[in-house]
Amino acid sequence: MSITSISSDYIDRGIKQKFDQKLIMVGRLGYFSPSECDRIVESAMRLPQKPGLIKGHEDFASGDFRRNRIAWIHRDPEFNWMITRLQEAVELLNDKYYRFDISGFEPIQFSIYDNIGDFYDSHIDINLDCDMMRKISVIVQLSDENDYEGGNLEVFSTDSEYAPAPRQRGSVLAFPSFLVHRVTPITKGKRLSLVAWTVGPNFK
Ligand SMILES: O=C(O)CCC(=O)C(=O)O
Repeated sequence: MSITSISSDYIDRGIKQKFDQKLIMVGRLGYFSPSECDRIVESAMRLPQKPGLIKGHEDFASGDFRRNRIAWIHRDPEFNWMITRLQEAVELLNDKYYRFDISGFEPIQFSIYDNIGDFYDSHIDINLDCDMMRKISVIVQLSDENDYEGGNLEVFSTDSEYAPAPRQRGSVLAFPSFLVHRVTPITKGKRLSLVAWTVGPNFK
């Protein structure tokens, strides 16, 4: 049996499994209410913004691999409620599904895709120059799904193709940081998201 047909067998099983059984991505749909999303966006839009760059490749021409703007959210009285709730959700998801050894969270990234063509090409979130190993990447869909077209968060799946993540506003979506993922180009409107990472000791 050739390698190709072995991997096809595996791919077929993947297709028949349900979203949360594959463990490619798990999440809580609509975890933050629309008014909570509004509150997060209102506070986050006041933070200093800069172009999204690639860690370790900050000299990459902006736009070759990623084009959007970001701001960093740290623990502070304005954001503590959101950070606490987000961390609770991620810890529950980790306990239930991945059971990775996690010891903390990095600062949260607020991402803005508001120009036609803004995107983030295929990448993984594990970097050699991070202080601790990133374990789980977490996305919060802050925009109403009807407010933008394109701008899909997609994770490379067992079906040998990219699986689009749910777009429902307020959803918290989590996947292992070593999985390849991307955000497809925005073709209309504006997409806002939060990106968080749990960290912990290296995988063994
Ligand atoms: O903005 C998003 O939804 C995902 C961003 C992303 O993949 C990342 O920052 O690693």
